[in-house]
Amino acid sequence: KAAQAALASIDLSSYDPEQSRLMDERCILVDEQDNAIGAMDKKTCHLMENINKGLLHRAFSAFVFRPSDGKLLLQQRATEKITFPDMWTNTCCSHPLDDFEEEKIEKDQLGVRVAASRKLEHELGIPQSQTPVDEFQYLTRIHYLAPSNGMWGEHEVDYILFLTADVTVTPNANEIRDHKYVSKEELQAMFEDSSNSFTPWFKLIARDFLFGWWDELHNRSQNGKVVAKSLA
Ligand code: DMA
Ligand code: MN
Repeated sequence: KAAQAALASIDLSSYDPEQSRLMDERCILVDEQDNAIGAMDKKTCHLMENINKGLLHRAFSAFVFRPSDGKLLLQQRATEKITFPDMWTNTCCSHPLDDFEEEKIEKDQLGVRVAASRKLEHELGIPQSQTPVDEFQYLTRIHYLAPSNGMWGEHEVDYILFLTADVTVTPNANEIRDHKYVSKEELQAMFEDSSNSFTPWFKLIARDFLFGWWDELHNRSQNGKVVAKSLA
């Protein structure tokens, strides 16, 4: 309790009102072994001053692939986003929330799967019926820390989830500026064009997991069957 009282806060009145409101969501605090140890509002969790004291929370990164051609759906974050605005990134990232009982369930990563389905609908307007929770392929968890702009940053245990599904996208403009499907080669070309900026976790996951997965996807798609490679 004493440690929590010492955490920094900030006034959000100069930011987008909807994004400021979402900063009241309650993230799940974890230790470095991903044991849940409490809950804290999203604003407190994303201030570098608190991150530098060790504050760590649970998150997910979802990657949606189109079955017909194996292309990955990317989004460009809205200018309104308080952290990492305007950057290109994977299909959808967010946090399982302490606010919802289901999103705290750890068995079979149910909590993050439910959160991924919820946020794919919130950010990209994808009906939840198109993202069944048991169809997400869980790859692994990564622990990473990355500063954003100014006083903001990320420090998370991030669950990586892949889903191959046909989805209908109706963008929420407060969340995303743009979206597009890219092949492995098209993404490589985007990375090489210095006029594009990318989130740090997307660059990391692309390098360590995504390109290998894509090779596998291509090979498997020859006989029409897509299966996960064990990467964890
Ligand atoms: C947070 O993503 C999660 C990761 C893996 C960086 P986000 O900032 O897009 O989440 P939200 O929009 O819910 O704050
Ligand atoms: Mn976060």
